[in-house]
Amino acid sequence: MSHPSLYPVSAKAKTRTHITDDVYQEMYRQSVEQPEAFWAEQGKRLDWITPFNKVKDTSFELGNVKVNWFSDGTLNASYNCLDRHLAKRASQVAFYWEGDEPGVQKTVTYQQLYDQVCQLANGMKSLGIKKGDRVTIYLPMIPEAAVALLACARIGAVHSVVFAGFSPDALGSRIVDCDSKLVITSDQALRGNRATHLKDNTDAALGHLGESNPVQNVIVVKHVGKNIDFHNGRDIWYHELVASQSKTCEPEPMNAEDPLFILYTSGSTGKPKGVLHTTGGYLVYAAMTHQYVFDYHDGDIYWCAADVGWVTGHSYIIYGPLANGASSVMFEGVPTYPSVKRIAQIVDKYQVNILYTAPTAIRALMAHGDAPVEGADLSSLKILGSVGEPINPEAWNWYYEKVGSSQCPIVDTWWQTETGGILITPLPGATALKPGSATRPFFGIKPAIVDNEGNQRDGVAEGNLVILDSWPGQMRTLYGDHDRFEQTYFSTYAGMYFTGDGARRDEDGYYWLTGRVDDVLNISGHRLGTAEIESCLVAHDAVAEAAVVGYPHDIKGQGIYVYVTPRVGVEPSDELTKAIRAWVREEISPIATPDLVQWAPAGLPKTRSGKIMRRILRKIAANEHDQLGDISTLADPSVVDILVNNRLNRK
Ligand code: 6R9
Repeated sequence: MSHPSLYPVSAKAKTRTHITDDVYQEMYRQSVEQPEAFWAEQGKRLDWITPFNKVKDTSFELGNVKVNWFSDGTLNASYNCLDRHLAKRASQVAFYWEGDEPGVQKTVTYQQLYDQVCQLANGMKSLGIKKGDRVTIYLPMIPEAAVALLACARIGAVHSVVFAGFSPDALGSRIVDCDSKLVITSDQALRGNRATHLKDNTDAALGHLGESNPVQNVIVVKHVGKNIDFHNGRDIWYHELVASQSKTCEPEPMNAEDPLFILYTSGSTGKPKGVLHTTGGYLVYAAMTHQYVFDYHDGDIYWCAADVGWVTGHSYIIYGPLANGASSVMFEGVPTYPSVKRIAQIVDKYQVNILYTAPTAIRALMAHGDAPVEGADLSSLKILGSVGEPINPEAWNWYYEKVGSSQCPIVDTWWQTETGGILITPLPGATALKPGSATRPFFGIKPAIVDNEGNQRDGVAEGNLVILDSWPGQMRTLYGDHDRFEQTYFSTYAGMYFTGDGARRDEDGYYWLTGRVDDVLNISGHRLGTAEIESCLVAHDAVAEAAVVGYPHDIKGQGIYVYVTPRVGVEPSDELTKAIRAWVREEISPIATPDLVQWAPAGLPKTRSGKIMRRILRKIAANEHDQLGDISTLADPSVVDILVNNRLNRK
């Protein structure tokens, strides 16, 4: 069946929208021509303790990079997400929580969320946590996760959420990097009826740190109810800590540029990067994008099916929706448990109007044909969203037709941990859609395409995606390493923020993201650095050298293809392959588990200066070994033939 390549804005979307195309054009023009005036107006969507007079103070000049917004204003993020809504919304549901197991559910109203946040904030204070301290949060998708983030924001502590799928070592290195005094975790987590032992992992992480362990207390949510080891003096049950605490806690006045959170993400070199976001600009940007991109209206039921461990959870489960007084679904489980109908069942159960999920989830469901939507009504849906990786037109069409009944615009939202919020996206009532394109820039965003020398290319063009000027949601620095921040994002192309992504701009000015141009993989929408996996592999006793590349994968977008050279005397075997996969899974995370492990006893293709030629390894992994290009610069071209002959991805 052939599908249209352009979907005009529907009449229905036009009638309900905040922003029609004319309004978009006019607002966009103002936002880039008069950013000060534009953002001064947008800043008013928050309640300020001290109103700001300064708006924008930014520079992308290497050696002097600075990103300051609203910098003489003070405010509190939790106040903006809670207190200011209570007069009108005390009994409105903030979260419809749906547990892993169908039938396990809970609602949390704005009043209840406020009470719980104040109690935990007071509990943290009683443990000595104060403004500026770092707190690591390692929790499943349960209401306490929202409470924990907001309680930190309330007292000015800086939260660092570590995804509950990460291993003890990944947790430990993130705790040390930002010197956290406190960890908030739970006994276990449940996803798809599989338990993750979060408290055991926390104990292991802290145990491995030994002398360098900065953590004084661990707050433990009793969630699954399983027995855990308790370290007296260090560990405290969440319910015991909060029970005696007052339900009021004055919000700490924060400068707009005081840190709100750190979130670690993968880069092209080894160590994870602690992306730092501050309070005022981030919250303005999260709230504004949430309202316009999802065309959010009072009374809508909104569901972002991401995890709070990723930036999407921060901006579009917690801060954006709550700043707008939204009612959200929060889901603990996975789309395929207990069956592939789960997403559709949750949409019908809560009459969800706006659904925001990832291409990998859509592809996983699509693989089951119509089964995921059979018997479902889904007529409550008005808008669908996609995030995390390029959505291939096939998945786009399935989502549009089967989930959205060809009635709902899809907003394909391009952004990054570093950008704090959505930068390139359709607006439902303004933008004609092209499947596979993230379409046009959001207000205030000036994207450009440059060639490898940094020359801007006008009109129809393909190359590296950069952003030319700052926006309020932009990251401020890498925690503790401003130099690395400047080098990573501002040294490649002078005066520009480099995204690490490639893009094409078409004749209508629409952007098509073509994937990472650096050594970062995107596995099911999760970012992983190849260097991170490689250093894990070479830490295994059997491995002398390793190279990791991505290859096209039907469900995950990219799969992980690993080449390993065994140490002398080590005989590769199926057993050993299994052990290698388990090793990476344990050391980093199940997400990082190699899909294909090719042994390379004869070695890897290298230049004469000893650099592994990943370009060649990528081609072999993609089963495109007939397009290897020039291999004459290799020190030993014969290793290529051996690798091609033993390749694992044969279609
Ligand atoms: C929000 C988030 C960022 C990287 C980014 C890009 C890819 C995200 C995308 C997309 C094409 C989209 N990406 N959304 N690519 N179309 N709609 O995912 O943040 O985890 O930091 O990943 O994800 O490659 O650079 P993060």
